[in-house]
Amino acid sequence: MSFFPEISKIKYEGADSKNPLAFRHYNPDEVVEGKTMKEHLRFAVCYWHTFRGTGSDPFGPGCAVRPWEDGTDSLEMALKRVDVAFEFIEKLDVPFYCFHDRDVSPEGKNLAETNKNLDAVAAKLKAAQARTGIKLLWGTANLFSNPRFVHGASTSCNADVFAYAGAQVKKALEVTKELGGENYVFWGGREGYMNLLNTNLRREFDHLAKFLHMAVDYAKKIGFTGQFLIEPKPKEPTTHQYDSDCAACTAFLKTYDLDKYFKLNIETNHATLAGHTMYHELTYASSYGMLGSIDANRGDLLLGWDTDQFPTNLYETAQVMLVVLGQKGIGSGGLNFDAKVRRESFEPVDLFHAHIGGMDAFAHGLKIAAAIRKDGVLNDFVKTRYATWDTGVGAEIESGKATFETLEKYMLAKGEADKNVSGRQEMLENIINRYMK
Ligand code: XUL
Ligand code: CO
Repeated sequence: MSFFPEISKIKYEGADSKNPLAFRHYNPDEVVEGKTMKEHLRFAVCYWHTFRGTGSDPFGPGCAVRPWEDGTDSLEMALKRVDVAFEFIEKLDVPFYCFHDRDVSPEGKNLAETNKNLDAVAAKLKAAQARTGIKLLWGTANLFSNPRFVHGASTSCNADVFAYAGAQVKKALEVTKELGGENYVFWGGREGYMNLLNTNLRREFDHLAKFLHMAVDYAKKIGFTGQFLIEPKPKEPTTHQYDSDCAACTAFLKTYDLDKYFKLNIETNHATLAGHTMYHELTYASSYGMLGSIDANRGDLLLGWDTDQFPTNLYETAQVMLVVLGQKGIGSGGLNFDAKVRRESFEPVDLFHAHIGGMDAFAHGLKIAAAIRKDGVLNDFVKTRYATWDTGVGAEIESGKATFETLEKYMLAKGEADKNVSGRQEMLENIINRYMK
């Protein structure tokens, strides 16, 4: 039985194609800088928005038309949804998917029953993966929807809630391992605070670190070798999220001796909510060897919340791919579309349009980034800009030979610093525009 009977497998038709259900840039086998597009981009479909999103918002219930849904959150429906998901992902020619435990299977009346439900769905996911060749990019646990997590999970004031979350992540790690997941993600969920008047901030950070160390220990114990990732987000749902941006996450991981086990899963809309650009967040993380994976979406810069829209902006996708190519690839990570169709786009075909657009925007961005790199003009400019550090006093400072005394001696003899050179920002922006085609 088919859930998308009018849609056949989406194919690459080239940049001139007018077919809205075809790729114009994503040509999986096309080689760019020595690797295929498929290998560079490692696209993933996310289960939560794409198969559980209903289009509900604070002003009304969902209105998405999903003919396969029976309106229940039953195990039976969860099992049927696996078929829907894999038909969709196969038709889109996407190699990976991602999920939270609670997206794929319903809660039972207690933890044991909840775990049993997850086992039943995981067995079906495993069979679907084997049948289609689609792989799990990452798994994660939903530690934020159930009312028990009202004060957070590992940072809750209630120790029993920490214990529940630990048991839940233990299971999610086992399932992720069983399904061959290449990464495991921790997004803070409700790990943060609404008001300092009732919060012991230091104690909550210590608990979060303890939780992550337990995850590291358990992964070692069961032989889960996937990459651990933390997903920074600055606000929403709490006023102050503990994992607010890449710099805060890196400082936290280093403070608690976790940095060797974790990298970051960086999301565009979270970067912009943090008051940064995605380019900044990726560059920061990549510079410190912390860029592990990407949640590919975009926000609406006129709105202050996480709109999770599909990426379409070529400047942004080209910047993302410049950073990814610059660090020689995304490794075991990928580009996960943590994005949802607008409430007004309520038909199943809109899910295809959304993903096709996102995939094409990144494939196009990849080609643009590769062309910019081939030209070398940006790299050359930056190299020349810092040339004073390659010899003389600059090299002495970088190598640790210089002290304030030697700098004083040098400058007293010289009298004044050499002249500065223009940053040429506008010229560089004009150069980038040459490639935007
Ligand atoms: C929330 C968010 C999550 C994580 C996984 O803003 O991005 O969906 O990606 O928990
Ligand atoms: Co995300």
